[in-house]
Order: sequence, then C-alpha cells, then structure tokens
Amino acid sequence: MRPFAASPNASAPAEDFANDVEYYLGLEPRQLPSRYLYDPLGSVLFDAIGELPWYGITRAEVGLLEQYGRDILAHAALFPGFPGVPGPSRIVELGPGNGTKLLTLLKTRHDGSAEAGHYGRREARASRLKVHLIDVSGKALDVAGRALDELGDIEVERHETTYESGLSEVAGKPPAGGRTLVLFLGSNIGNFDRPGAEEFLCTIRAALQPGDTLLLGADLVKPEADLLLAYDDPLGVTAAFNLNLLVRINRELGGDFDLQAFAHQAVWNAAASRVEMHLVSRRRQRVRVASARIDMEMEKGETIWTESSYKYQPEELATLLGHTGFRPIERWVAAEARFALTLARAD
Ligand code: AVJ
Repeated sequence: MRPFAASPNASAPAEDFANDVEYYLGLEPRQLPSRYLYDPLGSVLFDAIGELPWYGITRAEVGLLEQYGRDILAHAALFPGFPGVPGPSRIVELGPGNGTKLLTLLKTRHDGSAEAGHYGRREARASRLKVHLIDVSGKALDVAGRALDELGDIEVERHETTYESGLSEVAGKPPAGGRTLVLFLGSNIGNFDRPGAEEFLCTIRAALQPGDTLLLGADLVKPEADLLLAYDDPLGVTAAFNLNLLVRINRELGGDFDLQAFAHQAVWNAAASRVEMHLVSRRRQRVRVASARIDMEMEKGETIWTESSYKYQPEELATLLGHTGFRPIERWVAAEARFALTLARAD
C-alpha cells in the first residue's frame, strides 16, 4: 500500500482538510498526511524541535549552508552579474519554514574578500534577486518572508499552496535569461516514500530549464538509538508536535479526540528505511469528527500513522537524482549528524 498517496479530492483548503481527514482516517492502517502538522502552533513546535540536542537535521544543515553557501551560489550562478549569467536569477524554496536556511545561504553572498562582497551588493541593486517561497503554512510564509524582506535587496513572492501547485505557478514564469535554483531542504524529501520521492523530483525537474540547479538536503541512515531520540525526545516536544494534529482536528473540524487517550510513538522501520510517527490509542474508544463525517471505534493499541521520515544512503541520493533528470555536481556531508546536501544540475 502507498501511504500518503495524493488525495482524490481537490477543493478549498478547509474542505481539503476535512476530505483528507475523512479519507486517510478511513484507510487501513489509519493515517493522516504529515503536511497538516504545520498549523501555527505546529510550526512553532517544529522550530523548537530544531533546537533540541537530539534532533540534528536543522543544525547540521545550517552549518553546511554557512560553510559552503558561497560555493553553492557560485555553482548555481546566482551571484547577480556573475560572468556568463545575463539576466536576473531566482531561488525557489519548497517548504521554507521559518526562513533560517535561505537567510543563511543568502548571507554568504557577502562572504570572502571585501571586493567580492562589494561586487555582490552593487550588482544586487541593479537586478534584485527574486525569491519564491512555497509553503502550505501561511504562518511559515509570514515569518520567512519578513526575515528575507529585512535583507532589503530581495524580491519575495509567497505561494501559500502545495509544492506541486507552487511549482507549476513558478514554472510558468522563468526569469529572462537567468537561472533558477530550487531549494528542497530540511530532509523534507523524507516525507515521501521512495517512488513518491522519485515522482516528486521529476515534478521539480519539469518546472526547470536545463542548467538550472536543485539543492537537496536529506537525512542519512544512522544508528537506531539516535533516530529514536531524534523523533521521541526526552522533553516531549516531538510528542506535542504529533499530538497537536489532534488538537487541530478538534478545533478546525469539530473533532472530539481525547488528547489523554493517545500517546506519541516513534518507530524505526529498518526494512523501509524510515522513522514512522504514530499516535497510539491508549484504550478502546470512540472518536467523532463532525466536519469529516467520522464516527469510528479505535482499539487499544491501534495507531494513526502521522508521518514517515525516510533516511537515505549518500549513493542512493545520487542515483535518485540521476533517474529524475538531474546530474549531481557536488555533495557536502555533515559527518557527525549524518546529513547530506547534494547540489544537482538539470540536464
Ligand atoms: C521537517 C519533515 C523533515 O521528518 O524530520 C521532526 C519533521 N517530524 N520531528 C522530519 C519532524 C518529527 C521533519 N521534516
């Protein structure tokens, strides 16, 4: 069975949520799509997860971006006025969250020699770098957009929508003569199963021109004990992040989930190379969600599967990119955290 397959419905956001909850809770095993974890509180809880000593993805990635950002931008030919790039260039970020990663990358434009920094700033005024932020969370777009606005030399366009429709919006208006760099960071690709990841990379590729680039951040397979601490932390922040999905359903869809009657669970599924988050029913119980037309019995121990975070081997990422119309050109690995940034060019 394919978890988190596309919903059969497409309509207004509130209706989408209700339809998705009805559809996915009716599956066997019961599921909920992980993108709904990011309501305003969920987004803040995810930011807190990024600060946890046991969750290394965010820190490792920001560290790599600080260290290698200038190389990345040069490869992507995104220094405005960079030799050989005639026109304005743009960055498209899928799921920017609070904007820290992109901000970190953009700040490296001014690294290095004073001359290079001056050059970058002067040219940036001549042709402002365009940034497209694509996120389902309006709150994330707000926070990330405001952080980028403060840089002063960036033109930010917000797309409050799914990755797919955001990509089709930006594909329709490529920069005249310039290059596009797509950022798909934070191991967001980990939410797709392997076939889904391949399909989605094809979707990204289809929105690009040959010579455009993709920066992919992906978490690597690591010891099970580390993975379980990262997804079931001793402070209970990840548990709150997971349980908040039920709070959201209660509030937005008139649900009557009893929060006390569910427990957070993280499982490493080695065969599938993924960490799964579940909400386990602590007892036999009845749950109703009015707007989603749900009236269900849950057994004690029955779970709702709320997220998959697939983990990769470095070579697998290169293969995946190679199969989807990209050529990997450089890879940076945070050795201790086991996290990889891969830069690939669209063939
Ligand atoms: C933002 C989807 C990459 O899977 O690691 C963090 C979300 N879930 N802790 C991840 C998450 C539990 C995160 N992603």
